[in-house]
Amino acid sequence: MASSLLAPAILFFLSLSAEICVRATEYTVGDGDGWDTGTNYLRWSQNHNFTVGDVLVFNYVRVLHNVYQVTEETYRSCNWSSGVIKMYDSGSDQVTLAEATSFWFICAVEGHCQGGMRMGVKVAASGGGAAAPAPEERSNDAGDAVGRVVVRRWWVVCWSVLLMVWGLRAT
Ligand SMILES: [Cu+2]
Repeated sequence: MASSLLAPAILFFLSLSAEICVRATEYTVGDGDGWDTGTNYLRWSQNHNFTVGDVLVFNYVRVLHNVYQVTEETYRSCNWSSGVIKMYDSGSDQVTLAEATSFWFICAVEGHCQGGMRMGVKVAASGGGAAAPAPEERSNDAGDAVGRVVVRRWWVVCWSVLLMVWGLRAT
């Protein structure tokens, strides 16, 4: 009976370790330019593929700038009187992209968002990679991506249980 449980157990732990082994990457926003006026962040974000667990680092001079994580609507309007999800102002802010969805950032210093200090990043569920969303592109597919991860995990769990039951019946 012990051997009949071996295959599903191995499958289960393989799937578990696969999730754990996915390495997070740290990205410095704007690379050497940091988070500042005069950098094209749309271009920067399009040059990278972001995956769940990756970390964005915003480097800037405190007081001169800040980082607001906002809704897509606020990103587009640059009106941060509403739609602010999180505020950062340490000058070296680390933001973990914890979900397969689109993240929107602006600098909430008068004129900076309109001047181009805003960025959207699209985060992929796994190593497949996804480009940054274009300014006019809608992000309807974000929910789908999250759904797919859940489905994949359930698929592995279901198969493990099925194999275990089958293994017990065989003895
Ligand atoms: Cu700024």
